[in-house]
Amino acid sequence: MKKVKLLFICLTLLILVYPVSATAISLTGDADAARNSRFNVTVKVTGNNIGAFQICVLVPEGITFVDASKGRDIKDWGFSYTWIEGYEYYGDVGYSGRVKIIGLGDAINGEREVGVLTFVPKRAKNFTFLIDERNSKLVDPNEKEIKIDEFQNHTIRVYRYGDINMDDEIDVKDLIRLEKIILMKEKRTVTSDINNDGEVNILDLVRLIRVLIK
Ligand SMILES: [Ca+2]
Ligand SMILES: [Ca+2]
Repeated sequence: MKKVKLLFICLTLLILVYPVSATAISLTGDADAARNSRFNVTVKVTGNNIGAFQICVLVPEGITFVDASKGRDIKDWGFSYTWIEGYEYYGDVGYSGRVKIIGLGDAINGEREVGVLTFVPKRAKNFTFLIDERNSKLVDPNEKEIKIDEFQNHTIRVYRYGDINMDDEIDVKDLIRLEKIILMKEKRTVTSDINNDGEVNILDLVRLIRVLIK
């Protein structure tokens, strides 16, 4: 009986140390951004014994790619950006570019951040970043391809500067909210710094009043 118990404990420990997880490529990042401001999309891989990766992310039309940086604990790394000739359509959404990142890990186990992509949106709407499944691959240290179970895309909502309360309208409610933020009665939102100088103050209030009386 003792042996059975011991075996059970050993098995439980083994499961805890080596969690059985689905192999996945996922995109995460900021949930909201303001027009013309920078935001990040983080690329992660989850799996066992991943030796190298190639991940392509489709960039929605209306977003500009700025830069990419290496994820933590990744040995060797590179990225490139290419325009898609004409737009590529998935449903009714057009994609104008593709960021490709490739790299080597030290046999990645579990979840690992492999890259951070930086973008700037040109207008306000929902943008979905898609993983280009056909051109994304994971291989083990012996170059054997690993089956990917899941692809998780990321959607970011972009707001206009001046839409302080982020309800898609620019009106007197935003003026009241901005005043409260300046008086530090409420937290600032990503759309509060209307003149994009890093501060939320009277200059932003003046800018908002000008927009409202137009
Ligand atoms: Ca508003
Ligand atoms: Ca400002």
